[in-house]
Amino acid sequence: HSNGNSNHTAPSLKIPPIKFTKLFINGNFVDSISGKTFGTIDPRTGEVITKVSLGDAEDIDLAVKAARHAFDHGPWPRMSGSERGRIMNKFADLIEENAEELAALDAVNGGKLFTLCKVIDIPTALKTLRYNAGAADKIHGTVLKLSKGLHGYTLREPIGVVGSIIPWNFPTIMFFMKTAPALAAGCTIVLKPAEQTPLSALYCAHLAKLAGVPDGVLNVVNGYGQTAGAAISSHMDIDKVTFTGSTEVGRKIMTAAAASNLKPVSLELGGKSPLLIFDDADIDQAADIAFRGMFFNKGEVCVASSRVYVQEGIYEKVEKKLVEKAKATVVGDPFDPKVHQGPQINKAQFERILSYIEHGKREGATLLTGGKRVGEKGYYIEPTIFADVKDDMIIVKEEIFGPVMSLMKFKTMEEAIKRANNTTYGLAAGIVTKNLNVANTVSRSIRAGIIWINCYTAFDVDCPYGGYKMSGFGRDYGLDALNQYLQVKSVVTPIIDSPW
Ligand code: TXE
Repeated sequence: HSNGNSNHTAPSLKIPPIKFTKLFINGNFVDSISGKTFGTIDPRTGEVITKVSLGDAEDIDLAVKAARHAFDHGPWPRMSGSERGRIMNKFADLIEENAEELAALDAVNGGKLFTLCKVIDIPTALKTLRYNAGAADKIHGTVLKLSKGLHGYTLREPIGVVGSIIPWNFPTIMFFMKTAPALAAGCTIVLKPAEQTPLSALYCAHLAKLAGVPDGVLNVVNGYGQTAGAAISSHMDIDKVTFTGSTEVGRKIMTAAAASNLKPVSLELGGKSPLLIFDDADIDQAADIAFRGMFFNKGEVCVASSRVYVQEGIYEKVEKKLVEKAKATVVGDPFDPKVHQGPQINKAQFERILSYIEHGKREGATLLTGGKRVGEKGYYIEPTIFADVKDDMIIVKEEIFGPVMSLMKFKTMEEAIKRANNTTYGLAAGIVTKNLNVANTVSRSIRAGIIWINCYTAFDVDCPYGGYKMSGFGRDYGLDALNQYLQVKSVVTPIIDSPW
């Protein structure tokens, strides 16, 4: 007990039934070729929930062969868009029917709040699937009016076999963020979930089969990044890679893609997103936006508002509210409805976050609240807020990916814009103000892929998002995402009697 936080990781630890633990290749659950397994961890305790098949390069290869065959010879890319859409909607119905179970898998495997998985994660995944199901029969090219007596048109064709490598912070959301547009486009997929959260992806693969997604179209291979993940990025028969994760690994994936078959990549990488609160803001609303922007999903959010700049006129008031909110946060078992914040994903992230906190203290930032682990078991960390943070401190430059906020004061809009842009990242930014001119100027001046005005983390499946700068490139969600899985072919023919 500290900071008023109470930890509820007591004996009644709920673990949902685990039905699927093997690799899903060519429509079947199979053991890995090596027969190896790995233990997947419950972050509430650090203990193994169950053993899952451990895939490696040879399993990826098998899955790619299945996906290749399904793409080159199978019905999926050849059926009409409306037929694909119908199967995808059936898939969505099954996700809806099994929402509770899927939510429980993400909660137990990812330390995520069960109630939020039910109202945010699974419904968002569902919407992504339905959005793309609806787009599947609206994919078409354009007629070209060419200048040289030629008639032309474009076809938008599926790009082929897609390799998807996803992280652990939103397992089901990420699964559908990457697979739904690829399925709509008529692609086939080999997906590697994060090794921390394999369970919901396998469950979804099972539901895909029930819905009628043909064998080989959607394959799920669990395994580690350096082995199974690397095998995807360097595979000669994968036509595109889509990745969400760290900037460091994004660079490796792009290098491997270039060194193998030059497959295009889209990368959604880290962030260090600024939130700018102006003097005219409503204090309660601003504190609420800043707090949720940072501490939602225990700070394990790529767009987290980890750099909060408050204009000097209201700084003290906002700071006070934020500290109150942090102290009122209940940290504990994510299945307990009273709990606001669950455990961090694993030991490595837990230790990494605590070491950033130590860094912050050593560098001379003022620890306003938090800073310690909660309890002795599991990976719980208090919501932590630093003030007096200088622009060159490590805690404000590097992505911490945990519940740690840096608070800073600014005087003018110009200064705030400059400091907000003083980062190698460019994923998201937020502005809290009632002044339309300020909102418009700042949103056009910050180099980031999404700007939230008087809100934060306001995602929707039809709103594209992705990075500027070292936060990557390519867009998830919306039609921009769908277009990443299509390529344009131009078809040209002379008009009769033309000189060609
Ligand atoms: O990420 P990794 P980690 C950031 C965040 C976090 C840090 C480290 O700052 O603290 O990354 O987290 C696979 N070839 N984000 O280590 O390693 C890996 O198996 C191919 C931001 O968990 O990037 C997993 O499936 N694949 C982020 C996926 O990459 C490889 C979400 C992501 O893991 C690979 C997660 C390799 N060589 C972490 N190495 C966001 N943008 O939301 C690893 N992988």
